[in-house]
Parts: sequence; C-alpha cells; structure tokens
Amino acid sequence: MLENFNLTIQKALTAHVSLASGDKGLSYLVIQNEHAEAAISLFGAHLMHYQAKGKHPLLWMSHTTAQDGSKPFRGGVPICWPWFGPSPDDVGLGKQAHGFARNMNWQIEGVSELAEGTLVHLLLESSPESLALWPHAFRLEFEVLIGAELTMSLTTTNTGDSELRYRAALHSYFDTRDTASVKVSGLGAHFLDKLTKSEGTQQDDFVLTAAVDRVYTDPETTVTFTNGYETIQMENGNANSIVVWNPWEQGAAGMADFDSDRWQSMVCVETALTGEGEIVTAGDEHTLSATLRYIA
Ligand code: TA6
Repeated sequence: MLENFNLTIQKALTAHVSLASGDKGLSYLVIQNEHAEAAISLFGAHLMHYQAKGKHPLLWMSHTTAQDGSKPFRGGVPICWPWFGPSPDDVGLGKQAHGFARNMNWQIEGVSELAEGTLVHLLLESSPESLALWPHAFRLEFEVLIGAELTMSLTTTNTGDSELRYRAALHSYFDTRDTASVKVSGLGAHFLDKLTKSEGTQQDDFVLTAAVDRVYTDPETTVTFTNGYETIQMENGNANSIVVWNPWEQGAAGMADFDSDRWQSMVCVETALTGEGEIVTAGDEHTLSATLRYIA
C-alpha cells in the first residue's frame, strides 16, 4: 500500500527507515520492518499510513488532500496542538483551528531499531513563528513506534520560565469497511455534541448512523473499536476525552480536501486533551499517548 503514496526514496537512514520526497517538495520517512510499514510526513509530523503485517491499512487518507505544505493533510493522524478546535479565549480567538503543530516542519531527532519495532522521534521547538501565535517556549516531541502495535507519544516540555496550558489531539482518521461496521466501546457516558451544541449520554456502544462530532468527556483508558476489518484496542495515556467525528455526505461535500465519495469509509476516534487541557509548569513535561493493538 505504500506505493499509493507516490513517494520517492532518497536515502536509507537505517535498515528499516528511508528518507523520501513527495512530488510537491515535502519530505517523508518511510518505515518497513518485519512487523509493519508506515509513512510519516515531516510537515506536521503527520503519520499518513500504518499497516501491520497481514492487516488492513489502519488509517484513512483523503485522495484530494494538498500535500504541498500549504495546509495540513486531511487524513492519517494530524497532531492538534497546542489547542484543539477553534482557538480558546486564553489563546486568543480566531487563530487557525487545531493549533499550529500540524502546519509546521518538524525535525528528525532520531530513529532507532528496537525488538518491538522501529522508533521514530520527531521534534518541533518554539520559534519566532510559533511565539507569534502562542507566547510559550516549548519542545514538542512525537515518538512513533512502528511495530505489530502502533504507539504514538506526544510530549510537551515547557522550556520557558512560566507555566503553560495546552490542549491536544491525536486526530486519528481510521479506515472503515463502511459506516455500518463501526462500533466503539469504552467512550464513557457523557458527551458534548458539537453539532447540536448540547450534551448527551451514551447508553450502549457507539454506532455510526449519521453525522457525528462529539467530545466524550469521561472515557475509559481503553477504547475498543471495530472498523469492519479488524477489532482494535486503543489504550490512551493522559487523555481526558475522546472525540468521534464523521462529517457524513453533506459535511464531506463542503470540504474541498475531503473526497466527497469516501466519507463512508472513515471515522475519527481521537485521543484528546480538551476543555481545560493540561497545565505544564516551567521545566516540566507532559505526554499524551495512544497505543493501537489488534485484538481480532
Ligand atoms: O475532531 C473533530 C473536528 O474538530 C471537527 O469539528 C471537524 O471540523 C474536524 O475536526 C476537522 O477539522 P479540520 O480543521 O481538520 O478541518
């Protein structure tokens, strides 16, 4: 499936990791090991593809996404940081949705081969550009372990001298056989419904029957979902919420970079830190993480 991404290998970094380029000038890491294959864009530290051996590709990517650095990719796992959704009051209203980390070029901090898989370590640091949007010095590290399991860890280090507050999401777009196949459990009862601007209570497992944009505010640590191909456990670290999103037909048609005929084959189930987010004191760090594991 890597061939669908039109990447040209430039050079090998390790036995299992290569640096590649896209046809619109962006750089990528391509990982192929005995457990899985994956592709990550350095623009946004964006995991676009992950496929464990013998399994269906886990992530949905839009075929019409701009991959030229002009806007974030649609699909895969956008990193929303240091805010989620519209910019909150304490950041200043009207800034770009979901923060700026998905819109910036990240550096390769290291790649290492471990028994469980390949660990890719990417880094974004505060810069004049970030400080103009958000007045905090930081180191943001994204570590992705590509093995039979997929682990993503996003660590925020406060390198300034006063506390910072951040919100974030690993905004995962999962590929699905169809909408009827989607079932999610472990979301907890309470949710904020962004479509109806009201609150609701989840009685049973979540099933996908209509447009949805919900923030579940009291999830279990482990969320389990079925995509019609496999059943996957998502073990979340330090998330205070899980977001579930599918724009449905009309919503997809309203987004230029969302293939209008492919909304039936995706659902976002996002590991998130929303609401009040997390306060990180000067010199301290905090990690939001998700491990995805096939259980059937
Ligand atoms: O996580 C769901 C959501 O916040 C939705 O409200 C929807 O707008 C989606 O993210 C995509 O946001 P984007 O800024 O990538 O178009």
